[in-house]
Amino acid sequence: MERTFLMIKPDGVQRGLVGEIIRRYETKGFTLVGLKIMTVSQELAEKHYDVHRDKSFFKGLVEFITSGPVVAMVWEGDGVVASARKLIGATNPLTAESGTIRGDYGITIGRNIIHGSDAIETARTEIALWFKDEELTSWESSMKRWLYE
Ligand code: D4T
Repeated sequence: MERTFLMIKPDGVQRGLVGEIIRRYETKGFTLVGLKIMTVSQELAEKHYDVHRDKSFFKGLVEFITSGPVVAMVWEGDGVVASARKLIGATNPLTAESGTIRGDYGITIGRNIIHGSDAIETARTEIALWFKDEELTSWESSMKRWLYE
């Protein structure tokens, strides 16, 4: 089944939003298969944001991501990559719709609370970058028959 990588950034952790964010994905019906709190190394941060290496915000972004603990997660479910991004909202919290995580809790683009993989292929790469196979647990929710027809 489809999986995505989500990472609650240092601002989300410091602001006590971890439980609220997990609640949103749990109540949507997705299945949590990987979860850890960790401090991100410079090397991991640079690899994760490699596509932005030439952007003006790259240095600040890497400094921010390495500045405090993050919560890394893998969620599973039909269409989870696109749906998780929808629940996150637009990159800039000021333009993100109300009801989305960034729309409800954020103000500025450099403190936008959570990252979510932008495509199925990106999700595969990011899950492999952040998690070892043995850190992921495949399990079937007993609610599955009430979530899928
Ligand atoms: P992430 O990757 O964190 O889920 O965010 P998005 O997918 O929504 O947005 P992105 O890749 O364009 O940006 C990555 C990351 O960089 C920060 N950022 C972005 C920033 O600090 N200043 C900027 O001008 C932009 C465009 C926010 C998210």
